[in-house]
Amino acid sequence: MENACSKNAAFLMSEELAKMTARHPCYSLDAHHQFARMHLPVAPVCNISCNYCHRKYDCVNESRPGVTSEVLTPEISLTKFIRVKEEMPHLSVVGIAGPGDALANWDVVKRSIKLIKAESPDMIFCLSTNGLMLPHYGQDIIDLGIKHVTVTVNCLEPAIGAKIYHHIHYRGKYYVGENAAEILIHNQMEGINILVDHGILVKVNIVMIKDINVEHIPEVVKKVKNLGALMTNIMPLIPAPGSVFQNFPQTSMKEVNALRDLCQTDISQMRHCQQCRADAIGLLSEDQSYKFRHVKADTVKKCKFRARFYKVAVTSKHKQLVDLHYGHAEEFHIYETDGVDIRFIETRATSKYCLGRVNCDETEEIKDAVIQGITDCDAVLTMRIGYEAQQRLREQGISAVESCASVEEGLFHVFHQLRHEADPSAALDVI
Ligand code: CLF
Ligand code: SF4
Repeated sequence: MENACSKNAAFLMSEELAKMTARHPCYSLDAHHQFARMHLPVAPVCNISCNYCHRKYDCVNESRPGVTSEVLTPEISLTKFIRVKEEMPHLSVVGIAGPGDALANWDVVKRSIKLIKAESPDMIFCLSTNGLMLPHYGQDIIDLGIKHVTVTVNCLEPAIGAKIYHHIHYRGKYYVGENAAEILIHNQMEGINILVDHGILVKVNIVMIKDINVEHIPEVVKKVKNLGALMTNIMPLIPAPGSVFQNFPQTSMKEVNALRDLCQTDISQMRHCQQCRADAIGLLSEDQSYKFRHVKADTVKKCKFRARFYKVAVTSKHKQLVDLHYGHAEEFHIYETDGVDIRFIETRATSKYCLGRVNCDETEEIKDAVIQGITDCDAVLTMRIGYEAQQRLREQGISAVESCASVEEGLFHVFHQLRHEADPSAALDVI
C-alpha cells in the first residue's frame, strides 16, 4: 500500500514520458536488450571525495572501479555522437556519468547536451550525479528537458556519511566529516524533491558497504521512495585499488540481491545494472566503446555533415591555444576541418592590425591587406576581435569566432558554428 506522503513518480508519469522511458535501457528492463545508450565522458572533475573512489578512475557511483575513460570536449562529443548514431540506429539515450560528477562540470555538460539536442531532438538525455549541486542546477536540468536523473544516496545520517565521504567542496569551501555529509545529504534530498516535483524520473543508486550502511539501506530506500524516486539500484562495493576502502570486503551479489528482495516491497529495484564505463556505448550487456575511441582521428566516410572542409585562419602564438587577439596577430595559421579531421595547411604572415591609438588613422590600408590575405578562408578563429573588424570580415563572407580554448577544440567549435550558419535547422543554441 502506498504511503500517503509518498509522491510515487510512476503515478504521475505522462503517456509521453512512459513511451520515452520504455526506450531507456536502464529504466526499462524490456528496453535493455533493444536500445543502446551512449555515455559522454565530458565531466572529469568531482566536488566530493567518496572513500570508495580513486580519482585516477571513473566515478564509482556508476562505474566499475579501475576503469578509465577518455575525456571529450562538447564539440568532439557531438562529432562522436553523430558517428555513433549512424552506426547504431537503436541508440536511444545519451547519458553523462563521469568520469567525475556531471554537475561539478555543469557548463560543459550543459553545452554537450545542447549541441546533441540540436542535432537529434528525439534523443533521451540522462544524468548521473552525487547530488551536491542539484539544488543549484535543478532548474537548469528541468529547463533542458532532461527527464531521467540518477542520484547516488548512500545514507541519510551524517554520522554514517562521515564514514563514506572524506570531504566535499561546496561553494568555495572545503568541508570534512559530519559537516560535509550533512550538506551533501541535505542537498541530495532537496534536489530529489525539486526534480520529482517537475516530473523528472529519479533513480537512486546506493553503494552497499559492509559494516557501514547495510542495515541502514532499507531506511534510505523508504525515504527516497517517499520523496518520489522511481526506483533504486543497490550496487555492490567493489573496492577500488588506491581508495580508502581498498581493503574493504567486496559485497557479494548474493548479499546485494537479498537486500534488493527486501527493498522490492517498497520500490522497484534495478537488477540489470552493468556499472558501466563513463564512455560506455551500446547495449548495456555489450559495450562497444572501444570501436569509437579517438573518433576525431577516425575517418567517418558516411557522416552526413562531412560534406566539406572549412578553411579557418587561426591567431595563436604557438599553434596550441587560441591565445592571440585578431589585431595583435602577425601571422595566421591556416587549417581545414570537416568536424572530424583537422589539417594544418600553412602559416601566412600578415601585418599587425592594431598599432595603437596614435596610428589608428593610418591602419585602414593594413586592415584591408590583412583581410585580403585570408579571403579564401571561411572563418577566423581568434581570442578576441572588435565589432568593426568582425563587420569587415563579414563583408568578405568570413565569419569570426572567439575562443580561449585549444586550437583543436576551437576548430571543432568553428565547424559546428559554420555548419549551423549554412543549415539553420542544425541550430546550435549554445551557451
Ligand atoms: Fe547512463 Fe546511468 Fe543514465 Fe543508464 S547507465 S547515466 S542511468 S544511461 Fe545504467 Fe550503466 Fe547501471 Fe548506470 S547500467 S551504470 S544504471
Ligand atoms: Fe568518485 Fe563519483 Fe564519489 Fe566523485 S562522486 S568521489 S567521482 S565516486
